Amino acid sequence: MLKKFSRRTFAKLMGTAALGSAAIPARGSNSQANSTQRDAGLNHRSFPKGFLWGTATASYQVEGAVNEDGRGPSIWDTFSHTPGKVVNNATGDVADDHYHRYKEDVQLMKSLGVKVYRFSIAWSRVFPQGSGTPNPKGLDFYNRLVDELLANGIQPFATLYHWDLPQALQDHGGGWESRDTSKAFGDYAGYVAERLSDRVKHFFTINEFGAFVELGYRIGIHAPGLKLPPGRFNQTRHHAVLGHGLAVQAIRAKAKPGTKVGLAENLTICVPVIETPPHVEASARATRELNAQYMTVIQEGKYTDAYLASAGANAPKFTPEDLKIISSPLDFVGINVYTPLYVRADGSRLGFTVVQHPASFPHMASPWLFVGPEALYWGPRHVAKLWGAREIYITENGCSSSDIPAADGTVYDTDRVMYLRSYLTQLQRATADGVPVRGYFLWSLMDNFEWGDGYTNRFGLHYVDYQTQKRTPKLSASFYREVIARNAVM
Ligand code: GBH
Repeated sequence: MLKKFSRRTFAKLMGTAALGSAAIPARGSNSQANSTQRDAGLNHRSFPKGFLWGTATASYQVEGAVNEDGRGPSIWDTFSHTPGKVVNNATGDVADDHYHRYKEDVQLMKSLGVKVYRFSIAWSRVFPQGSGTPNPKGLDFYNRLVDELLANGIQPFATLYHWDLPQALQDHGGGWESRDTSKAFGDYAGYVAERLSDRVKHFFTINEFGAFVELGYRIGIHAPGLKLPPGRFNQTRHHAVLGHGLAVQAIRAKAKPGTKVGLAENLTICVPVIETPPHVEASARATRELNAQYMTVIQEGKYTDAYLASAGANAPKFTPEDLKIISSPLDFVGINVYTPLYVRADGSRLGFTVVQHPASFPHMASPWLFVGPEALYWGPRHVAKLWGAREIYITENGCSSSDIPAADGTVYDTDRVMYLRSYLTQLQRATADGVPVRGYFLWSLMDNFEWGDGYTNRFGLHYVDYQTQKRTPKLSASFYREVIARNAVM
């Protein structure tokens, strides 16, 4: 098959730059195909020029310093300090001590060669009570971090909400159960954007509606640990997307021209069981329907009929004006991609059925993290096709591994390398098919506080010894460095 293509045609198909003979390495070649990223006869799969490689973290998972410089308590302080809520009763009191070690951590990124870094801002550092009087010392930490990143050639991408709601807002009105929280979030977002947008050009409003609302307010295994009945719960969902929309509007109103805004959602990614037109079509419908309460209403400005019908009397109460705010146009769409949901076409009213994972389906250290690399193809592709997104970021992808340092101190996390290689191959396939993915943020820069799992599940490229706070690059860090250097997966 390959032999039928001329070198030029093949290069075009692969999306590589035009290949002058100078670009072809002198090493022995036994294939007609060539790429500028050839090593030892291996053809690597190149990403588009200028693709933004990065890593990601979140405030409560890495910062520690929970009582410093006027930070107010968040619902995660309260939750993690409630016995029995987090494995081993772990808390984020110290976490990675990133608040004090951020300069060292920026050097870790620099040594990986990342171009971009996604971090989150702790709302209760900036507004200790959630609203009202701001705390300039809290924002100063992010000023220092942003300056340090830029001084090292790394572009900051800031998330405004990664689950650490100010406790004061939970105490008054029940947090996201209340419209006041949506409003307070908008005000906080505008305040931060006004002050950081001279240097931060990309803001994400909210990280993963589909996680913090469901786990925090319905299932009760994340802060604030509630199990609301359906009516109140659906209203909480509505307030979360409303808060997102108000934040988009506030950022547009207050930020410097050229500031871009989007979100970082853990879209439920439906993958066709077999890549034939009927299953592909079913997976697209399913992706739209199973994200009805979050991404779909944000993109389309309306809840799907099926969602409203199934919620019945428990459907959220909203006005047409709410829907307009929620669907305020975005500059880009961020999706966190971990695991697929397999779907098949059927003759039912909605046209799809979810196929459960068989018991033997492989997963990473976290039992929920099933290995389905095609999620990184279908996720962005569905977003582009369903909603016409023209700028997409993979705002998180990565995995937990059992990570035990070897005698030489290195963690040889071959399973994480396997996971990343497999997923990135599918991401490359998406970019080669013209899906407009502009960047990828690997979760995570370093091991950190993994919410309800405490410190038992490690997602980092760097191993953290929590006794000494020493960071050690794992094998996967070396792998990622090579990917970034070549702009290709190999
Ligand atoms: C992301 O969530 C988060 O944004 C990030 O903070 C986190 O560290 C990272 O992924 C790794 O987990 O306990 O079995 O009910 C990913 C989506 C949704 C996955 C909640 C885990 C809980 C499964 N998460 N889910 S379970």
